Amino acid sequence: GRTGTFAAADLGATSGRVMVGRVGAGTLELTEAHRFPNTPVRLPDGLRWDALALHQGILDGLRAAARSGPVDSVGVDTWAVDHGLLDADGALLGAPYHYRDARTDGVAEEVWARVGGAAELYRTTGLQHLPFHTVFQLAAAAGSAQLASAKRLLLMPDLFTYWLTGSVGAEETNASTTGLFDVRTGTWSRELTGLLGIDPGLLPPLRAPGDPAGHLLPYVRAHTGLAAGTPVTTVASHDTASAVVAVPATGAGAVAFVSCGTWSLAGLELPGPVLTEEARAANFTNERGVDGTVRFLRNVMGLWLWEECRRTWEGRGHPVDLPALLEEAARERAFASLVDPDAPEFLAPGDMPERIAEFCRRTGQPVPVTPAAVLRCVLESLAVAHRRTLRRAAELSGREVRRIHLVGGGARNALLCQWTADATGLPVTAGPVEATALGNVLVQARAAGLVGDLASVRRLVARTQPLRHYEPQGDGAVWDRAAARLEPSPRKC
Ligand code: LFR
Repeated sequence: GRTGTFAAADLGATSGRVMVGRVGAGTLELTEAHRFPNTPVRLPDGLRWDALALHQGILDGLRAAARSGPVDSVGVDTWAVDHGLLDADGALLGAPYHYRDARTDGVAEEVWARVGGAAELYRTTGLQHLPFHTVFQLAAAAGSAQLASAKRLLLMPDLFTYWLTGSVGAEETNASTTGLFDVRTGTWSRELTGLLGIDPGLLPPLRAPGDPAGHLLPYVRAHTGLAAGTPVTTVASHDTASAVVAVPATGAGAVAFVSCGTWSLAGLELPGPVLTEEARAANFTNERGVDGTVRFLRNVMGLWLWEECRRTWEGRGHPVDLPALLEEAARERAFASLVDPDAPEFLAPGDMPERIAEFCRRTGQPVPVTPAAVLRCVLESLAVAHRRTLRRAAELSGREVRRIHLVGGGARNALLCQWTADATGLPVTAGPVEATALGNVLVQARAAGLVGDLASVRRLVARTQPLRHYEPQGDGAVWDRAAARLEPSPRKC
């Protein structure tokens, strides 16, 4: 049968990579061509992404991909929300801000006041409140010379696609995370841009996963050795949307997932949004997926808590040996201390061990001292948060959940997978670890006519990718008590 080769540029909060996927009837293989660090840079006025280094990483990755043979198409996905602004010549105006930058603190109230309240905003966008959504970043930039000179706003994957092709667009799964997109109509909200005084011309025409996004520019061909005419395909450019494409769900019923990496995105795939007041109060989001699906989920702070501890210790000259610590963590006392991963103080970069200690002091729990105790605290707390989020998603949408798919880097973490099964009382299928890159590749393969609908895409993933299964074990009541310790949940950031 016919096969195709697709390059997926997949950028996460800590690293980016270019993966090469080979897809044919019954085959799906993924290899890493190149990996590069994503190191944010602090400037006097805030935390930024090094967009030029990331673009160079993509170019180097495409060159590495080209060495392994011809590539039929290229696709780009990254995290959501963040963006670059272009001037009238199409040049980037300054380094894009990082969503963990504090400049949006307190801005939401101003935005709500202008649009008639948070409930009104939710009715249009269907988004949980996260302080860093694009709409709040733009409000924080109001009056700046940069925004005044901006002619286009490009979300990060669209910016890299623009630098590869010269073609401008806004991919809709990612556009749905901006706070300027109408989840009911699937278009930019003219009403919101009007009320907020945002030039609607900033927002490029929408394109859908599978749409063509242009062809590699001559300088890209020269640098990478990829063939003239190589197309770039629009993928589900929001990494979480791509990850959910590659969830290996084969049974009937709602697909329940935890896309687990820096964030744990926990929720359900639904045919349409849930825009009830209950869903808003529980801070659930309705983000757009492929084929008109909706991801009804909440952002759980995720392995960021651990990554930031690790960065703190390593910055002080204490290297962290994760495999050894995981073994130690398994022997630590259970439920000694639990934190609420949704607590707003965990969002910004900084001394995470101290913030966890402070949370424990404030809530009258013992402070975890050793790295293994901190790791245990983080993983048990995440398992409790997965449970509370998935149960709430099921209640709010009236769906039943029979199995949880845990995809992304967290699927490597056997303790987290087992505890998620134990806490929820549901079987967990872990993997694929590379769900996001696979989803990127599969949407390109589908545009090339090599795979069919979402269900057959997922069957292909289930048949070809290594997965692990975890059955709930132990006494569920201990998790009920653990979960009760974190209720009621403090207000989300
Ligand atoms: C995950 C993710 C989340 C989004 C957050 C910030 O990588 O894309 O879905 O809420 O990053 O953009």
